[in-house]
Amino acid sequence: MAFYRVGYRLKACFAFSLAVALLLHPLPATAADPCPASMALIPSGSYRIGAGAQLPEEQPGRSLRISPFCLDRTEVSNDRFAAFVAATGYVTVAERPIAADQFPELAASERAPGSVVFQSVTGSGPIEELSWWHWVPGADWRHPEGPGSDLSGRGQHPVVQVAYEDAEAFARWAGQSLPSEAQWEFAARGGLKDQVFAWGNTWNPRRANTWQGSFPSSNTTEDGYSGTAPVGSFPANGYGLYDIIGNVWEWTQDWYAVGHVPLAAGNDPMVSSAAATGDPRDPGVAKHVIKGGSFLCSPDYCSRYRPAAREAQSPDTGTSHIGFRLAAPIAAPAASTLTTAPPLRG
Ligand SMILES: [Ca+2]
Repeated sequence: MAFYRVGYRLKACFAFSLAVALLLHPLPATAADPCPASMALIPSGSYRIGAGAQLPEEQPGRSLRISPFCLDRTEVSNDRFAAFVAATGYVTVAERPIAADQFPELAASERAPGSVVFQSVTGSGPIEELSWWHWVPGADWRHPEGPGSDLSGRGQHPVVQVAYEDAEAFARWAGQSLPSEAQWEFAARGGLKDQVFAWGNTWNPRRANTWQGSFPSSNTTEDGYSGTAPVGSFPANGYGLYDIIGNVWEWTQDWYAVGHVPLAAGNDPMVSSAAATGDPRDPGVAKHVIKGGSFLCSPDYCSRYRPAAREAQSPDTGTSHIGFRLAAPIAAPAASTLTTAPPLRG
């Protein structure tokens, strides 16, 4: 199938109106709050990355200390990404033809721009692993499900079909960055200690946009959404972050390895070199860590709607369920508003 023909490319009540206004026109930071209004202040603290781990790639844990930083309250929306494209003329990876020198085995007709789209599986019988993903020519951020789809009514949905370099380009334009995995997971925990979910230890499908029913054939949409939801539709976690779990996976800067072995313990670590990383399911392809799970995560298949959960994604491949949010340093921390972490032990 076409998806596999291009396989190596694939490898490769917060007032909503207020939220929209703040995201499009962020207010400047103040002395009392060093983060822009569209971002939450994540205080410094210590934690164990991987706490509550349920899958091998989430282990072993590491004791880390995170410096205070700012993190977008919501995932980057289509409207916000559109403002970036309008200002810069940026063309995303999915909108570019596939390079002939990179994929010489492909015929010219197979190098048309496109991206990877989820399609539910119908019918009876065994379901082949990953058969719900399809390479769709013409799929891109403006056409998340391919030609015939558009962003009508989805301006405040998270942007999807963005590859890692697209997210990085947006971040450079914004003067910010993608979070590290360690920052992201600390923020997702919302101040809770060693809990399985971002809100505690009990699963609750109404706390995040996920999949209810039998994946990938039957979605009962108990949470109200079969696909992406407008950012901010579900309750925030303890740090005021919306959709940090579910809705769409989020890119982080870290390179992926199974488990946290390449991650140093200590202060603000990040796996910033692709060396000694990789995904054994896809040898030879360096991938970035994505976090948070998506509207496709179900209890009977993915279950990666947890802060500790993580997946690997080829940098050149966006899909219909991956987006991002940005982080920013605190240039002049207001000491009275920040907590001080105790020294790490061991
Ligand atoms: Ca849902």
